[in-house]
Amino acid sequence: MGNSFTPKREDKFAFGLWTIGHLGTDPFGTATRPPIYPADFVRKLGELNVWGVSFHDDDLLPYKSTLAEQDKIKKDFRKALDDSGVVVSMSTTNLFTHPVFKDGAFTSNDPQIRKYAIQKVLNALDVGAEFGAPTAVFWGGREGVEAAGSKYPLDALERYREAMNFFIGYIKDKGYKMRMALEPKPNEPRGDTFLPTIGHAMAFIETLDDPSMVGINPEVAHETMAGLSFYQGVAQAIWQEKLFHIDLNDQKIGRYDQDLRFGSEGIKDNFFLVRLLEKTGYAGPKHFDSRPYRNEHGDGIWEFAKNSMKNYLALAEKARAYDADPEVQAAHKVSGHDSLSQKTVGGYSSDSANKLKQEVFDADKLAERGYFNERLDQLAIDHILGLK
Ligand code: GLT
Ligand code: MN
Ligand code: MN
Repeated sequence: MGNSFTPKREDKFAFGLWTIGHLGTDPFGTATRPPIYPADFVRKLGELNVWGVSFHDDDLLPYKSTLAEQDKIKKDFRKALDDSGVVVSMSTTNLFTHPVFKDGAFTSNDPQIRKYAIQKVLNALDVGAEFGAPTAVFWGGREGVEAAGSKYPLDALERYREAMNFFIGYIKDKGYKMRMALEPKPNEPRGDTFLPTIGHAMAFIETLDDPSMVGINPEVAHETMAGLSFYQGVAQAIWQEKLFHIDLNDQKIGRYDQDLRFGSEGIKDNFFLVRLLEKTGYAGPKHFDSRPYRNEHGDGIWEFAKNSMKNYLALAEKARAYDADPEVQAAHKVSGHDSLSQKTVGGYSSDSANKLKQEVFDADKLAERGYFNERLDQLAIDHILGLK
């Protein structure tokens, strides 16, 4: 059993430079760990058989670094990628750290700042393309309000759309093989964030110039903060072919964004999530957007990385065992689970509508059946607890 929990490249696990490399800063305290040089980070990922690395423009090329410094970082990074076989799985733009973005980036009330934000993204897209990143993520961390009256929300959404359409144009114009993914979050650091959930983001995408170029990058912690089921949200994203990328981590409900190690909190939700990703053959990166505990140090941060992957692989094995279990299959049958895949009335015709209206349903009788959910759910728990 244990062996299968060792990651392989084809598992497509990925980590961002800002994740394992997080310095341990929080709103109340400064760094507890030293920074890791990007090239060293990549080499270490390679040793752990991690497939991909992601970065913000500023993680790779620090703000105000000179061109000569940037060239050296990029050269070392490139060499580490080539030597280790690690690929760049995603790139993104930091539109939240610098105080210039305190009122938002694409939705700042200041048009000069909106322009600066768009320019920063164009440059970040260039860096992403240079390293072959197939996806550009957009987490609108500062796109939102504390004072509801400070932005007319319809204008804000219009400016958000204007920016995204501009990037669609730019990527096409440059011929970059890149898609974009919006990452929703309900709040933090803003009081209320625009495009707060998977549902809001997916609806917004349909209004863009080329919706096929834009999908979502949902994060476990963010939907959980909103009190929503991540599993159900991701399922709808897959159903709408919008799951371009995923941020795996963990979160206690009702808290600040904790970015905990995947599989360390919501075991049952994560079990069904992994089962869903495996069953549907999700082929994108399995990207861990989480960070070691603030009091972790030294090798502990790499242990955190290994355990994130181990938890995914262990849950995948549990999910396979669950689906292969004859008791689960029998429980599926009696619960009606399998008949949900059958059509109900098919496509509309006046004939079928007339026929349907003539059918006689005895609702009282239909209400008598059971769905055996207790049995089915306990079977999932039995598998998770290792009782089966
Ligand atoms: C930031 C945020 C994450 C986003 C990253 C991408 S940055 O750490 O909390 O959820 O995925 O911008
Ligand atoms: Mn988060
Ligand atoms: Mn994230």
